[in-house]
Amino acid sequence: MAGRRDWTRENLAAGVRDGDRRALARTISLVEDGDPLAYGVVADLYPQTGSAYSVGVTGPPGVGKSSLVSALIRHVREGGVTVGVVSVDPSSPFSHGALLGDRIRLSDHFLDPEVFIRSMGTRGHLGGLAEAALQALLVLDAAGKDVVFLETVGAGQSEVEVIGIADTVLLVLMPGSGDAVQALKAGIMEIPDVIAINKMDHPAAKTMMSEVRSILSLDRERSWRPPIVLTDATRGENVPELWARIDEHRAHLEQEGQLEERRRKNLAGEVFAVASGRAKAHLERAVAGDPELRRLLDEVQRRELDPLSAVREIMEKVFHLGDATDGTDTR
Ligand SMILES: Nc1nc2c(ncn2[C@@H]2O[C@H](COP(=O)(O)OP(=O)(O)O)[C@@H](O)[C@H]2O)c(=O)[nH]1
Ligand SMILES: [Mg+2]
Repeated sequence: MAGRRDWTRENLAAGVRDGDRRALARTISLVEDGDPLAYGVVADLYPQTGSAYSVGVTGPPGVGKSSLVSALIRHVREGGVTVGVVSVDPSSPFSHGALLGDRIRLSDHFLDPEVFIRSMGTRGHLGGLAEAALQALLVLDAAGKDVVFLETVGAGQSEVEVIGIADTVLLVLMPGSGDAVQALKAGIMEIPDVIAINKMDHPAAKTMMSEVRSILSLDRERSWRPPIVLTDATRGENVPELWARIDEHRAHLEQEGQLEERRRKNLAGEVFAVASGRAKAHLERAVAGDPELRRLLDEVQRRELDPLSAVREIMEKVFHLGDATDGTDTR
């Protein structure tokens, strides 16, 4: 077994750089487990990242995200493009069950040495799924994958932190995804870069397409108008067209100099999201473990201490932040 080998920070990083599948698999497992070794490996690899193009694939469960990713892989592999996939959908066919006879035949991809697929969502994820997905993406990037797909299930806001790192966001819908369309309309869901309406042989597919188109037409400000493509993932229909739209979005970002800007924003957002997540966890632990801090909350409840004075004391005690940083405008 590969696991017998003694992995170190050095040989893992070197193995990933060489595209060694066992090193890649091991590193991503360590990332998933929140193992400190993984942080070191990713830190070493980080300077070699930035050449993969990342495509976030999101949408409600069951619309065909995994099937579309699989079909897109088949399509781009014809052009020799190497691929990594991080799927953070526990119900995805990328999980093991699907290997046994799913008609998507993902096993084709599993045998392809230039395609690396990892499904997340079943393990512990000490640092959170978003953190693990980001790290895995960086590892696949450093391993030299040309394109990395990041599949995440979602129809509203919860997936944003995972998908927020993608260069191009593809939203997958199908006839019946009314809630997601409403979320788009209400502005709860961010406007994606490309939209696929999958299961196109469904009689309501074209109606949904015009509905989505009319929602998007309300927003004329954008330099990029998100294209909508009708697809059939299981038959591969319009999959080359879908990839062409993704490619056009990439070209658009590159021509306008927006790709670097977008990545800068995405990475900053990611850093702040992870940092604030940790700060929150730290705060909760500190308050739970400190009778004095809990007493403050009791005092607030008894109306002996006002809420913002309690906040000030907590910030001082937990983060050593004094008055100047309490967010109050003192001008
Ligand atoms: N008829 C039809 N079924 C599809 C299509 N794409 C996916 N499916 C099926 O829809 C189900 C859910 O697909 P899956 O890719 O797992 O969706 P996900 O949850 O969004 O990843 C599976 O049974 C697929 O075989 C399509 O274009 N047409
Ligand atoms: Mg899936």
